[in-house]
Amino acid sequence: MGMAQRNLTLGWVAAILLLQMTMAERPSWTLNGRPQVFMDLTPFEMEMVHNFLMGRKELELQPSKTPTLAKNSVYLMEMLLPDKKDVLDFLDKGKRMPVREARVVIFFGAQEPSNVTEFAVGPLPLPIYMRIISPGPWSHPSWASRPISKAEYSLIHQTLKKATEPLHQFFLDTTYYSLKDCDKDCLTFTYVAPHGTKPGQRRSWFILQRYMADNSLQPTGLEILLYHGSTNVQHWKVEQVWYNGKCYNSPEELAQKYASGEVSPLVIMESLTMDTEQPQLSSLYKTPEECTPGVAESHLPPPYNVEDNTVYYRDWIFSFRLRPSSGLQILNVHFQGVRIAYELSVQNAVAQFGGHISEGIQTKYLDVGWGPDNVTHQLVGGIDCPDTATFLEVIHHYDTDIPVYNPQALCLFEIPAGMSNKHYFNSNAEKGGHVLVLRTISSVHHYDYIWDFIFYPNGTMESKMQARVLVHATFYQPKKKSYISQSHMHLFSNNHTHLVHYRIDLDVAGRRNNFHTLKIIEKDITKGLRHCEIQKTLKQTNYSQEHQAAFHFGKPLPKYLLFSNLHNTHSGHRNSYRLKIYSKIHQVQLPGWQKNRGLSWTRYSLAVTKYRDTERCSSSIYSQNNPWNPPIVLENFIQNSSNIEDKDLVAWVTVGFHNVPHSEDSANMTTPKNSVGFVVQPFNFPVF
Ligand SMILES: *[C@@H]1O[C@H](CO)[C@@H](O)[C@H](O)[C@H]1NC(C)=O
Ligand SMILES: *[C@@H]1O[C@H](CO)[C@@H](O)[C@H](O)[C@H]1NC(C)=O
Ligand SMILES: *[C@@H]1O[C@H](CO)[C@@H](O)[C@H](O)[C@H]1NC(C)=O
Ligand SMILES: *[C@@H]1O[C@H](CO)[C@@H](O)[C@H](O)[C@H]1NC(C)=O
Ligand SMILES: *[C@@H]1O[C@H](CO)[C@@H](O)[C@H](O)[C@H]1NC(C)=O
Ligand SMILES: *[C@@H]1O[C@H](CO)[C@@H](O)[C@H](O)[C@H]1NC(C)=O
Ligand SMILES: CC(=O)N[C@H]1CO[C@H](CO)[C@@H](O)[C@@H]1O
Repeated sequence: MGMAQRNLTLGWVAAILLLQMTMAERPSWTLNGRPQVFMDLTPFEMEMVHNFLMGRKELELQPSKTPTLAKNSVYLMEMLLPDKKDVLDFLDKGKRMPVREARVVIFFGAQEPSNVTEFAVGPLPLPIYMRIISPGPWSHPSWASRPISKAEYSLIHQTLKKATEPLHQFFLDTTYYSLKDCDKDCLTFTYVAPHGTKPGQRRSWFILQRYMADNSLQPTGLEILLYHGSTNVQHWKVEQVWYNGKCYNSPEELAQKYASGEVSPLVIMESLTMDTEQPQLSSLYKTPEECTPGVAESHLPPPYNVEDNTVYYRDWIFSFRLRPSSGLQILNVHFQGVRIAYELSVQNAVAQFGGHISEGIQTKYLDVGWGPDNVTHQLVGGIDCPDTATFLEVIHHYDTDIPVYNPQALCLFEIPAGMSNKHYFNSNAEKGGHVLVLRTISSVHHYDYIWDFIFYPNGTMESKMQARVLVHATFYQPKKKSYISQSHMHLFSNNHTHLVHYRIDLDVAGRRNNFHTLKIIEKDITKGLRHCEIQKTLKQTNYSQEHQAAFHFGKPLPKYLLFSNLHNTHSGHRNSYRLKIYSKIHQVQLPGWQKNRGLSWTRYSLAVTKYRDTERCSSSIYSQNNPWNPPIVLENFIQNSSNIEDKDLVAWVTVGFHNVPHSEDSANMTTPKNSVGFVVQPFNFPVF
């Protein structure tokens, strides 16, 4: 046997041994496919649910792509997680497996009044029933708050194209681009959100932009307000046109005034984005060292196993899900056989743009509720994730009639411990040790959000968000200089604030935990001494009520935020986990938008609440278009201020950063300094 061949054989033996070892070490709850309780719907289940619903003639369902809004159709289908108690009883006590159900969102547009209703459909895989569920315990979503479907987008585009026909010559003269008979030199519309300024409205501003060869967009100075609230497209109407600082009642009026010389046009001569220096819309401009850390090390086999949606990595076991309705969710996290957390998840991300003009001022993009194409971004090996990463596909049923496969939606990779932290949190690179990273990227308009969950060898877990952004540009208006900074001639960028909300359902060595904090107190004990002497002591505060444990933005957080298990004590120490929050914002300067009930999570940097099955999310797909009165409102979770001593606790965490664009940013900002998140780490955890 040649040398090379023998090495190969040994390699195989080692791999098999390793595999057997990991199998043998697995706790019993992981056997017989039980972690599948956290698995998203399979394509087969989706088809079965779809067939079941189509078979219910009274629903009068039509395909989602039928080009009308006056129809009933399925908008979204995803796995409905069973109640926590049932899941834990099943995993830990060997009780019956909870019934598998799908959550289905149906738009009933064919009826008067139209509504949007959510159903639980089960049991899977062969459903026989459906029952109405409500996304939040307080109210049903309104029809006007539903997300915009692909069918609606396409109707909007047709309507705008038709409505702006009188402006054809104007477009050609001022931009050299048009909407009609164009090929590369086409104008395009970008919409802003929310779609209205009060509940029930569905009228949106659309920014007319030049679509450049490199995928970037250049505003032309024209914005159009369209009413699209009716299910009958004939009733839609352009309500206002804004051009270069002036308002017009209709495209016809602008065209007429232009023809008669009453409009001072801004001619965009220079082809700003045609040259190669220009940024790209997607995220493909990271520096190589940021993208491919640790590629030098290649493992055979990789040090982790992925089975369905459960990851086995050294001392860690966890499941994951990329929910189309919100984002990445990590479930049932175990370290060295001890459950640390039931869930860690991304709830929402919001970008608030400053500025004065029509579209700039009201823009509040939420990361959820944009539609299927924006939830997942196909990750590129060597750019978004190391080449050696494991890429994972997710399958969604979102604004579609069949399951849609999103290849490379997630990636999983191991890197040396220091790498992941180096750029972001300024902590010292650890000696030795590796960490596992699970990553996904979502793209909304001008920016990509990179979401990472990181698992350290010592029981520490981190969640981090970085934004890679194309600056949101509104048209240059000299008098608005205080809000926007110049980034090109005619192209101004609004400064903006990004906030992210997380749900952290820690179960430190059991469901019942306490929340307490430690503060460092400096005591002057100079009295009687010659020299000045300051003594540092730790002051412990116990929290017994939800309202005490709700920390408003702007109020400094105690240094140590601790979740402890009172029952599992080891040599006098309680098992505790410490929560560290990394935010670049400690004060939200825009009180206006915190008033919105749907954004009430932005009022608290941290809120600790008692677990309730009805409080699984802080946002929904309806928050974007109805931030005023959505079905889910975080503020309500703490309204009654329950007792939180020795209870199942959930921490709601808000982090964020400001971005004030500089002209040097040109049209991009892809900076590690824009990264925020949280860390949970063992604190007096003698088990490990
Ligand atoms: C919406 O309409 C459907 C079908 O007519 C009906 O079954 C459902 O109860 C309505 N939902 C709400 C929340 O009113
Ligand atoms: C969502 O994705 C679609 C299709 O890629 C795109 O046209 C649209 O602009 C995206 N929306 C946002 C808000 O990014
Ligand atoms: C924009 O910048 C101004 C001045 O720095 C600041 O007052 C304002 O809050 C910022 N707006 C946003 C949305 O960050
Ligand atoms: C907080 O709770 C711990 C454990 O229950 C107890 O030992 C301690 O005395 C309490 N501290 C205060 C300030 O109430
Ligand atoms: C608060 O408690 C009252 C009375 O028990 C109840 O009616 C109400 O629904 C509760 N509110 C919330 C937000 O849980
Ligand atoms: C675990 O590792 C992280 C990152 O390497 C480090 O910041 C932290 O202090 C460590 N935690 C403990 C409890 O040792
Ligand atoms: C056009 C432009 O300014 N591109 C910049 C985008 O950001 C990266 C990273 O900071 C820079 O290297 C590019 O020059």
